[in-house]
Amino acid sequence: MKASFVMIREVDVTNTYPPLGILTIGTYLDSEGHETTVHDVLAGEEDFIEEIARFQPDMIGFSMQTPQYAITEEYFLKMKQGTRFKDTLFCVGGIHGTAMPEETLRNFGNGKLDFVVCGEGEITILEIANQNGEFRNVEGVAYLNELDMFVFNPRKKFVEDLSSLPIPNREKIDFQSYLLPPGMIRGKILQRVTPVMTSRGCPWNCTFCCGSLMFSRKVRRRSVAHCIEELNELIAKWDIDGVMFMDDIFTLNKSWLKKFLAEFVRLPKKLEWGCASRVDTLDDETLGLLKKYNCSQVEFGVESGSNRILKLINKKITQNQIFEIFDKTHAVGIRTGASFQVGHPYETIDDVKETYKVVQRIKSDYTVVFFSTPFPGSKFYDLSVENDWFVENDSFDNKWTIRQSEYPIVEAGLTLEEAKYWRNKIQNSVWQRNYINWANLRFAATIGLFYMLNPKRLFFAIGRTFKNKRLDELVEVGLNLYLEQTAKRQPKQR
Ligand code: B12
Ligand code: SF4
Repeated sequence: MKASFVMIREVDVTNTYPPLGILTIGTYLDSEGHETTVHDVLAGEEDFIEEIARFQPDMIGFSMQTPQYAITEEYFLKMKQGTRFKDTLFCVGGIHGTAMPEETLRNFGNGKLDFVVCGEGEITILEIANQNGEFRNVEGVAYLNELDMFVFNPRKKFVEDLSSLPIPNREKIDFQSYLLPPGMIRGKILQRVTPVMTSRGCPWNCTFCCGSLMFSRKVRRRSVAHCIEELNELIAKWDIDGVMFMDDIFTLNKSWLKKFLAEFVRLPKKLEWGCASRVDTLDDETLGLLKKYNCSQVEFGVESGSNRILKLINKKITQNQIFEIFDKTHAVGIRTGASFQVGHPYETIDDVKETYKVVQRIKSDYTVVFFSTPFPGSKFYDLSVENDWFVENDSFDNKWTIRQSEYPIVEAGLTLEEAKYWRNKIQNSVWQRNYINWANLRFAATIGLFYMLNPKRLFFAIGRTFKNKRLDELVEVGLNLYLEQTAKRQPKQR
């Protein structure tokens, strides 16, 4: 069978992360004797439609998180026009369809999708391909039957052995265009950094998160050898300088970590590396291990500084644990990243003041503050529906933006104005620590130069900074400018 997989992304500074999901399932199908193409599309690009038409696939699958709903739907409708793809099956996979299969089938693209793949894609899509597109009896598939009734075949199997999957073939996309600053190690600008996932699943159950809906709460880990094979390939083929381990909790299993790091340092090139973690999965021994093997940055989802909110969102950490681990991580000489949210359910001004205090106290090297957003599939989403917290009662349009910085989706505790005020206040308070450091000086100077050569953009950035009262606008517009000036692929303006 021939299949094309497509991910549409808005032009944004977080475009440092290749579409690993569709790369993985595309490579998997290839290895099983099918033929696939993977299209990693920036909003505005259209050439890929012609490429897919020439390839003549039997099936086209879109990958979609909630913020990509509106833009993906736009392209889907465009492709459905005319007769070019009249005999092609269309499906959607990824977290949004997994969380809301019936809503997606009924509303996305005027109900013209053939089916939705819920959860991990590999087993499901291979079964469909092996059956030449017959999807109705396959686990993990949802569709509307002839009577317009919703049918869902629940998933029973996950990929038990992740090491049995082939290494994603990054040549299927323009991977070179991802090896650009700012890189995935946030706050530290690097040229050629890329993410790698060594596990799937997270045992915790935070109320704002929907990650476990995709990969379950049971953690499955790739073998050390399989991860090292991928890293060797990334060095040999792409000459990477660094790697960011994007697993939900990279530091969860100490014995695996020890074995992995012992092999990691024997790679043919010394790589800068960082990872994501939780404050309660690090202890002195693990920190010592990270230090010994030259970890440069650990990112923590802190979410709130208030013990009351941490409890309400089921984060299962406390303010004291946060203080202790940030202090210890800095003491051993590892940089920290911290992400917070403002606008949690039932959050009060006192709670958000605690968050402000904690941010100042822990002095993370990089801090990002989001509006708390009820993504479908999370407990927070259900609560928001139940309590009618949505600011506007409308569909998944482009207000669910990738940056969630311009528009809170719900009013769940703080008023909209309070949420905006505190989010900006906290984010602006860390601007200097986030960006002004020696490591980034050359990069900052280059952006400054590009601004001088493009004064219109500078005025645009200053205008946005004042309008949104966010200093980060200066950096984000600057980074986009940098990417436009240096990328082989020029993002198109929409
Ligand atoms: C890495 C990551 C990112 C990366 C890149 C994401 C990307 N474009 O691939 C970056 C840092 C850019 C990012 C940004 C954001 N992310 Co994010 N991210 C993740 C993370 C940690 C891992 C994703 C990943 O690569 N997984 C590995 C691959 C192999 O899995 P996968 O992509 O899910 O693909 C599998 C299946 O989904 C399925 N599949 C996927 N596509 C398709 C298509 C077809 C046709 C089929 C059949 C199957 C299929 O098969 C694949 C293989 O099994 C997840 C958490 C998680 N545990 O999944 C959150 C997660 C996906 N992110 C989330 C969020 C909220 C965001 C942001 C909004 C955060 C923000 N505030 O800016 C932005 C939005 C980005 C956007 N697309 O607009 C939420 C999604 C919520 C939602 N309903 O949309 C998640 C689930 C975390 C959470 N908190 O709940 N993210
Ligand atoms: S936020 Fe992090 S720790 Fe909490 S459930 Fe999601 S992945 Fe797990």
